Amino acid sequence: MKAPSEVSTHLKHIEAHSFLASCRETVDSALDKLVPSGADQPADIHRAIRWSLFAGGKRFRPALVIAVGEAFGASVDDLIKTACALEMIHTYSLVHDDLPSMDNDDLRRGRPTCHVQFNEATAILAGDALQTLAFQTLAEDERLTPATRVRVIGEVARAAGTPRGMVAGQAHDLYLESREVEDADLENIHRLKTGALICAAARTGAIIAGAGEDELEAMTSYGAHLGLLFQITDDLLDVTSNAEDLGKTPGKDVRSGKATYPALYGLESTRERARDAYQNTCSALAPIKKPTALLLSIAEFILERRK
Ligand code: GRG
Repeated sequence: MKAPSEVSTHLKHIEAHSFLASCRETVDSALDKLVPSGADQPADIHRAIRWSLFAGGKRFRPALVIAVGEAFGASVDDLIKTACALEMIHTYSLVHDDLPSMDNDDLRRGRPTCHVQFNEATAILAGDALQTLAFQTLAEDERLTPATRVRVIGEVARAAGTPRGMVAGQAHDLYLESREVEDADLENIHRLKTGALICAAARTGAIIAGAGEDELEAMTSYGAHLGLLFQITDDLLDVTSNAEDLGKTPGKDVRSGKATYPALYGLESTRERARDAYQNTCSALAPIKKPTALLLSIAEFILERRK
């Protein structure tokens, strides 16, 4: 029989797990309406976009927009387009990250990468189009006031770009490949490459819900720590998991001389850092006077995730 603490941990996982599963359906159906159909001309680019977008991603970033937004009182209808826009940006980043000039990978989300299935030029255009469609989606979100739309567009652009966003993180990461990496470099790369978009998901959910400045500050801290936790667990899974569970090539970071936590500190110390990041994520919620059980459960789900 399981000890009570194990049982409650298991139940909390189910909470995040079923929330993520239901968000996945909602987000997939909204994305389907926002993205041109595979029959629209030029068909190849639309088929390539759909190939990568509907390949079975976890939809973690959109789910976070919805979880945070709902915790602060927003409706899914108010949150869904921002949630979809973040997934479009995320998918564009994966398509471009897999290109021969970047990570040169042939497996993503359990299927051949976009440039392998189509060709390199089409994959570049698919990524470009996903990025512009994300901003079009935000600009045309009539559920939000013009002021909120502009604010959300600024948040997403900053988190996706440079010098404080995903493009900056990717650039640092490429530059430091096979070079000596220090603790601070690694955390900076992780915070920018993966953390910035995850933090933007938490922030935009809170902004759409009209959270106050103190609440927004707390959600920024929650999102930043959760983003770091997500990337540390991604580093761990790269070493400990397999292609079937991951849907991408495991062991890739090590082979390409990538800066990762296990490479720098070993597995045990990396697990310890993941637990620290998890504790910090939970502590960030302490000042929030809204229902946070789901946000705690999501943090635990990321700590324990297997894919
Ligand atoms: C090309 C500008 C540009 C940036 C690429 C996101 C990224 C930056 C690179 C991807 C490399 C990578 C595997 C980073 C680890 C964290 C991460 C983003 C993992 C994939 O996200 P998941 O696990 O994937 O949410 P799914 O498929 O579930 O959406």
